[in-house]
Amino acid sequence: MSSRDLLHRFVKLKRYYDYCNVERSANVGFHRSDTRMCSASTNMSVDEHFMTPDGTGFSDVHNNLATFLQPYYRDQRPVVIRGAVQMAPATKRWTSWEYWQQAFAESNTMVAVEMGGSYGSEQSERVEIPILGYLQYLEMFEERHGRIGKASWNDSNVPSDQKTLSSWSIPSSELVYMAQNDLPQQLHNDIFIPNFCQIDNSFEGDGLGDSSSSLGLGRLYSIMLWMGPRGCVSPLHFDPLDNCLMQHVGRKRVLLYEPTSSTSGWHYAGCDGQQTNTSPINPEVMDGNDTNSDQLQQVKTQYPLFLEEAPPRKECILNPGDLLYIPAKWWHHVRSIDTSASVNVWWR
Ligand SMILES: O=C(O)CCC(=O)C(=O)O
Repeated sequence: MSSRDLLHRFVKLKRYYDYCNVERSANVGFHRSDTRMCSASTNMSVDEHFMTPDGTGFSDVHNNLATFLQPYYRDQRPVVIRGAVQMAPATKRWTSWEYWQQAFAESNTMVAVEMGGSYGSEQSERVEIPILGYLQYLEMFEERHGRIGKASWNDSNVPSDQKTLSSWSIPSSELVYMAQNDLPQQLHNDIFIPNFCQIDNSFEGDGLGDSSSSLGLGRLYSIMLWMGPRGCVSPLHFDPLDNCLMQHVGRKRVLLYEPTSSTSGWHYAGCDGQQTNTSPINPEVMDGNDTNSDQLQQVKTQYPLFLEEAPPRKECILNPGDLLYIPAKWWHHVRSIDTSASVNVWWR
């Protein structure tokens, strides 16, 4: 790409708010205009386990995590380990934009972003821009909308007919998601990678990894960074490898469906221009108490098998410091509730 193109893309992002006719505002705080009905009653919670690191660093976390995950890995069931990455430096350091700016001050690191906030959607466009430009965008977004979203569906003080997710009220034209980038080298010392994911980093040898590991071959395939303002979405999709999704900043809501052997295709993967591992259906349409909502009616008409045959939906909210194990091939849909930064590792 020529330097002229790079400059063009940078300018495009810097002017993103002008494109959206958004005025900058000094109002930093909670955004409370809710637009949707939402109910937790249709969900099954993902299993969870609380891990309290004993203060000796990560040595105990590695062992405890592997021991605890083992039965979930064996049965290929998801689980949230609360607090597993709480001690990773990222969980504190990454909340400060100054930290990010300093980390990249001397570099011209480029990242890929989804303009439109949800990769794969018709409105979104993936472009490369300098990470420093992206940080400017995040600051502008927070000046306008605040950092924190309000997930009222799990607040027992909110009446059930008013349970909503305010992140939805951010127009997609204002969302830019830095999704699925290799974690830049500058940030590698800030994160924790479970030992069992990287026993055999050579990707060579006899293919058996460390036979003492009961959590796969110990082959780490990638370390990805996901960062964006509240409202950003990864659409319903599955990945071929086992996954640890680690939440460092803000909260995310994850909806999960187990893989089914049925050939019904309840997920309509690959339809309507989607990739073959991605569904065109937004499973959030099931949130509301309103069974006649327009969105639900549309899904009933367009994707009837989804309502008839999809397996029960599982849900969890990831808080900073949490780790979610997503077994290979499980369908997942992820929405950032707040400004969020996560790292995931895929391993075999
Ligand atoms: O955090 C996200 O937006 C998506 C993460 C994801 O899809 C994954 O870890 O496989």
